[in-house]
Amino acid sequence: MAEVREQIIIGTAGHVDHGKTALIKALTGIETDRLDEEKKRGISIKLGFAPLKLPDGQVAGIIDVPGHEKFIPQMLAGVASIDLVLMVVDANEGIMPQSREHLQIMQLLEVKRGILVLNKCDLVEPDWLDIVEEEIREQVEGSFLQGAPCCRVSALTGEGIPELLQSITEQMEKLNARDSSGPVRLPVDRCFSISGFGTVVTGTLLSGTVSIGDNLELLPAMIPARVRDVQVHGESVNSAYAGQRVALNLSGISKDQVPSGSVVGTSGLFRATRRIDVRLKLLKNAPKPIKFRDPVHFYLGTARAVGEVALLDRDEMQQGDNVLAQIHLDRPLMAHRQDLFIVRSYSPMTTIGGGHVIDSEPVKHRRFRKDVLQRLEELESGEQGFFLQKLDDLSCARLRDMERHTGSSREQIRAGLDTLVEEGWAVQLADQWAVMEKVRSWKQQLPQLVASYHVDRPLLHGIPRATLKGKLPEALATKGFEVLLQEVIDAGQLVVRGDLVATPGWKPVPDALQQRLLERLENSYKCGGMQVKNRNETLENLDLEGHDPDPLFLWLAAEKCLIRLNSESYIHQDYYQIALDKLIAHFSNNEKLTLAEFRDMIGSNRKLTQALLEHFDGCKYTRRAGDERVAWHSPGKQEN
Ligand SMILES: Nc1nc2c(ncn2[C@@H]2O[C@H](COP(=O)(O)OP(=O)(O)OP(=O)(O)O)[C@@H](O)[C@H]2O)c(=O)[nH]1
Ligand SMILES: [Mg+2]
Repeated sequence: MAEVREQIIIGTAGHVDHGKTALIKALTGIETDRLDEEKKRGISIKLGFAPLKLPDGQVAGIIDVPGHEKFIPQMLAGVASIDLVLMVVDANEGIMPQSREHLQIMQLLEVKRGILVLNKCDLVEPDWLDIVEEEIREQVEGSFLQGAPCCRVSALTGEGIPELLQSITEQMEKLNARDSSGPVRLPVDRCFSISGFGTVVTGTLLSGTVSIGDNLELLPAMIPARVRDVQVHGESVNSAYAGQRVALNLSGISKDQVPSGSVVGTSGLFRATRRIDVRLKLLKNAPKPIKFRDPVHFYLGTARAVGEVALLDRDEMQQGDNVLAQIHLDRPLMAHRQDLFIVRSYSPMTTIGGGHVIDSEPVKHRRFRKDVLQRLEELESGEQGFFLQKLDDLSCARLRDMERHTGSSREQIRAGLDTLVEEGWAVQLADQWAVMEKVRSWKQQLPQLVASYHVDRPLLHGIPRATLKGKLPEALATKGFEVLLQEVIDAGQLVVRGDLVATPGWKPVPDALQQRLLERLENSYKCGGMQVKNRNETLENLDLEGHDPDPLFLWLAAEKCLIRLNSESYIHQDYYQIALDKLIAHFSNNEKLTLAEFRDMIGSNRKLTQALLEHFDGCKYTRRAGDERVAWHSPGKQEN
C-alpha cells in the first residue's frame, strides 16, 4: 500500500467566474465541477477536491470553493481547513464583492499564507495587468495577503502555470505540518455510500492519525464507527495523518446517520455542545450592530447552526467591537478551545464577523458580572491560564478531560500541566491534577471533617475512608484522594485504623446508656457462641431501647469484641479465637479441610461455618481447592 504523506491543503478563493475551477484543472488536469447542474450553469456549487503533484514530487490536497454568494456556506466549510490560498482574480474585472468577502473570511479564519493569482491574462493587455495588480495590492493591504507573491496566468492557455507551481512549492516550504499525535478530528465535508462497500466520509484530518481498524466515533450523534479502509487521494493507505485529505470507509454507520457538519473523532473523548463561550469580532463594515440575543448564522469547521448571541458585558456591540459573548446554538456541534468561526447576519446573509472559541463546555453565565468576565479572560489568556481555569472549574481533571476541552495531544497537555506543577500553580494527585490552592484547602479540611464526624458520632472509632472521600468534590477520584489523605497522615494530622480515619488520640467513650446497650449486644453474641444467629435474628430478640444498632456493631468490631465476618454474620471474639485455634491445629496434622469437618469440629451451624471459612480465605489463612480448603499463610504472620 502507498504511504502518501502530503500534509498541506491548498484552497481557492475569489469571485464567481474568475476561473478558480479552470485554474485547478490547469494545475492538476482534474475537472472538479462534476454535477450536471454545475456543468449546465457554468458555476461551482459544491466543494471540489483534487490532488496536486508538484514538480519536486510533493503532493498537496486542493479544495476548490464556489464563488457565488449563494454558496458562501459551502465555501466556509472548505476554507476552514486550508493552509495556503490561491486568491484568484479575473484580470478583466479586478476585485469584486465576493473577492472581498472571501478575503474577510480568510482573515477571520486566520489563514496565514496565500498567492495572488491574476487569471485570464490572455484576455487583456500587459499594461492593464500592472494596473489591476496595483489595485489588488491596495485592496489586500493590511491583510495576510499584503506582500504575497502575485502570479499572472491564463487557465485557458496554460501561460504562467509553471511559475505558479514554482510559487506554490516555495510557499509550501514555509508551512508547518499539523499535529499527527493529537486526538483524531475529522470534520466531514462529504458523505456517500458505495454499493457493496458501505459508507464513506471525506474531510481534512485536522489532528491525529487514522489507521485501518481504528474504532472512532461519529459526532454529535455519538455513534461508534470502525475504520474499514483509509484512502488519501483515491489510494488505500494504512494510516492517514493530520493535514491530509482523507476518505474513510466506516462500518456500523449508514449515510443518513451522517448529517452535514458531523465530525469523526477519537472514541469516547469528545462531546457536542450547544453553548460556546467566545471572543467575537464584528467587522467594521458590518451593516448594523449586534444586539443582545440577536440571531446569527454560525459556521465552525464544516458545521453550521443558528446561534443567539448573549453579550456578556453590554447590550449592543458596535461595528469594529471585539467582545466576550456566549453563543447559544440551535443544534449541537463540535467545538474546541481556539477553534475559529464565522458569523453571518441572519437576513440578508452577509459575513459580519467571527472569532475564536474560549470554552466549549461552559455553564450559562449571568451578565454584567466581573467574575464571569475575568474567568473568561483567564481562559483566553494562553494555555497555562486555560489549564488553570479549567482545573479550577472541574475541581480535579485527568489528561483526558483536558484533551476533550482543547483537542490538543496528550504530550502537549502533559507538558503544560508539568510546568504548572513545577511553578507551584497546580498539584498532581495520582492521575489527576488540581489547582494548588484547592488542594491546600482540601488538606486543611480533612482534619476538620474528621473532627466534626467524631462529634456527631462519638461512639465510632473513626470515619470510613469512603465517607470521608464523599465529603470532598466528586471529581477527585479514589487514587487521588488516597494520595491527599496520606499526606495529611504523614503530617501527623490524622491516623488510620483499618478502614477508619480518625483524629490522633481519638478514643470513643460510650456514655452510661451506650455502655449498657453495648454490653447487652456483646453478651448476646457471647451467649450465642458458635450457634449465634445472624444479625437480624439476633437483634429481634434484643431490646436496644430504640437505638440504632449500627454504631454499636461498629464500636464492638473496632474494639475487637465482635469479629465481622460479613454484613450479616458476626461472632464473639472468644469464639472466633477458638475457631482459629482449631483451624491451626487441624492444619498442623492435615492437608485439607471440608466445610462439614470444620462445622463438626467447632460445633457450629453450616451458615456461620461458611462465613468463618470465607473470612479465613479473605485473611489468606486458607485457600479453596475445589470443595475443600488448604492452608495458605500462617495466621501468626497475618493480621485480620
Ligand atoms: N479566456 C479565459 N477564460 C477563462 C480563464 N479561466 C477561466 N475561464 C473561463 O471563465 C469561466 C468561469 O470559469 P470557472 O473556472 O468556472 O470560474 P470559477 O471561479 O470556478 O466560478 P465559480 O466556481 O462559480 O465561482 C469559464 O467559462 C472558463 O472557461 C482564462 O484564463 N482565460
Ligand atoms: Mg468554480
